Amino acid sequence: MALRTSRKHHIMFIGNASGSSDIRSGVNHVDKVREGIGGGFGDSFGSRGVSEGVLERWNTDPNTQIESLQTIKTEIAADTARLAVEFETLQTIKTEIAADTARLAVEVQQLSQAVQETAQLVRDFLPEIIFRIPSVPTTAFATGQGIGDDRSGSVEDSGTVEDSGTVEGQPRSTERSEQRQARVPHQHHQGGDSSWDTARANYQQEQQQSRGDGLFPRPSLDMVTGAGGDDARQFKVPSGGWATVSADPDRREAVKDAMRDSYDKYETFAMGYDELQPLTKRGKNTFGGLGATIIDSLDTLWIMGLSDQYSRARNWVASGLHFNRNYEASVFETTIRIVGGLVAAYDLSGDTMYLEKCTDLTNHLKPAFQTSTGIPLNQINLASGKARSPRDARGGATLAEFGTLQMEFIALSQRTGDPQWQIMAEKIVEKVRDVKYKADVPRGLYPLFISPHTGRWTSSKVSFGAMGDSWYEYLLKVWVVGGRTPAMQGWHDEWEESMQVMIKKLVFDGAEEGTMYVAEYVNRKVIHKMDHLACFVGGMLVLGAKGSPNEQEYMRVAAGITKTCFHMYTMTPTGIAPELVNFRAGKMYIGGAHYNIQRPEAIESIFYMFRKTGDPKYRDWAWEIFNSMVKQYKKPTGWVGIRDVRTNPSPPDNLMQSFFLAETLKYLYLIFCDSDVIHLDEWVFNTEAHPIKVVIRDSTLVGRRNEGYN
Ligand code: DMJ
Repeated sequence: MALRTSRKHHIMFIGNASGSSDIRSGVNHVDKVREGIGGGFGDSFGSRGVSEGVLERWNTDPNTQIESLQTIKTEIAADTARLAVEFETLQTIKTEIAADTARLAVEVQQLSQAVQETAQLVRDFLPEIIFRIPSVPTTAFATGQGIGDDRSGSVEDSGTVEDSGTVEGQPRSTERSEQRQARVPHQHHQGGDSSWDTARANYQQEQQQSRGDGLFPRPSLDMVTGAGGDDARQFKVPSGGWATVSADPDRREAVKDAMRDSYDKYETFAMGYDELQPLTKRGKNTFGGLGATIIDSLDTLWIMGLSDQYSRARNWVASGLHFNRNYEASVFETTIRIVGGLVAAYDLSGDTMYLEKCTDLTNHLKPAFQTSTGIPLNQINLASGKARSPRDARGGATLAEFGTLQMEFIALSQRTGDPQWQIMAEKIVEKVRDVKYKADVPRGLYPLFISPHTGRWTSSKVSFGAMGDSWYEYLLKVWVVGGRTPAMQGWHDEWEESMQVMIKKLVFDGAEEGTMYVAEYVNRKVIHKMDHLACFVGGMLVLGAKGSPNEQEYMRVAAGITKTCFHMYTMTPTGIAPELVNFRAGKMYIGGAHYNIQRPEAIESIFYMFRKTGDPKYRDWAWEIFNSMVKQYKKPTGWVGIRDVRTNPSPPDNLMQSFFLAETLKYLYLIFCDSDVIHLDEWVFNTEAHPIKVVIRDSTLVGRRNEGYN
């Protein structure tokens, strides 16, 4: 190209090109040309002393010119190629440096987080370090006074408080207190600030209390045995028509062992963090650093009669849990795990400390609800109160997030006598109900996203899996936990309508006899895909069947969905279900997500089917799944999920989900208990399997709509 332009211009151009290439390659074409023609380019290059003859030949002999230029061209081509290689090498180096920089930045961030968390832990535990550890010999941890043995047998071993193994005089496991002492160095407190004063005051109060009765709080068995309690016992609550079954003690104990082992690994490697990363033996803060595994485990430990563990967990909540956390927490996750866990712990134990913590927490969540519609933003910094919508909701609020806090908030209002929580939660449902028919989805179902600012729907996708599921669950459960009274019928109407449309539009028969699945609806099309999450639908239909004019239909669909969900496990070589499945002509295929993160929904539906029918096949299904879980999840340092259910053995992930202890193990355990343990006329599980007591209600903001739904 350059050769075709004027000679002078071209020579100038070559000169420049050579000059710059010289920097990298040390090649100077001008010099080469000069050598080649026995001199140089005269004034063009400012050279001196070039022989006249040579210059003349250059100026007049076209062959010489062409030859020289050819040489230049060849060399330039060679240099260009070399430079391209060098450039590529530099690019690679640049990319590697960028990657190293990013890696280092992450490490620095992790280190600084670890430093912050350690500092926080030190702050959290200093009161204990200073006040409790030296006192260990006088407390239950060290003396065994009043503390239950964690191998004391479960609630239904004995049926009485006296021989439950949680009373004084039982041999006590000292392992934990030794571990604590080994981990915590002796420190001196300088004192002076108000948190210290509070800590000291709390400690002194606790000491006094413990001198009073000599006990740490621990499971009191009469609160979890016997069908129905309070309202249910007085037959004020309509019966759910549950079967009466007795325990299968061997299998029940095997599940209890799994819980003991999981919680033990959490305490050993990640105490105080949200979740345990078993393979790296570290804690991870996934939910705002609120000790989610501890709080998610409280009621499971209680129900299983793991008294030592429960006592330690309870004391951590009392002294280590606070909410001035500079973390972005999810309002939904915080509500279902922490608020739900604390309310359930209160309902089981009667320990008012849980309610105080819970109210403190909801006060921290409150700014998220300050939108023009009352529909909360889902992300909040607990310390600053700054709230925003999560990125994946495209600026909207997510159905299953703003629709899954009503049980917990209503329960808190009932137990504290402060109506504000109930009003905040019910207002959301009222708002959504106002616009439900404006959605571009089958009438009676709800899209996944809405703008919390305008109250307009921003999506036309319907799912009973991710992001939609527990909205429908809570329409039903608020009715059930309110005693299924006429006053609460508005909730039930909403749920019934949704179920009718779901069954008509989105429930299909599977190819295999008796199986059914729930599809999704995206932009006016049915998508034959089902998340593992949607397996909860089976259990929900069982819970809502009694008292519905559609009882038989609901039970038939519940049985079909539960069977499909069981087959999601048996269809894979690992015996573990994938995150989602697809259907073609009713035949089930493993879908795009091949991993499994210890989710509970299939077991949850099996639990409800068993409690309703008493059919032993459901216990067998649960046992088969449990055994696959033991094989695939259990590691020496904790229980993990798996990355690929199609490969046996599968590569593990590195997280023990807090819902594994809150839900999966709890439902499994209850399947093998007798049916009076957490009787379903007395308790309703929130979406994280925290049992909340039925309390009869005679009013709600979500009343019946007289105009009907046509
Ligand atoms: C749990 O946190 C709850 O069950 C929630 O409703 C859905 N996701 C997980 C379990 O899969």
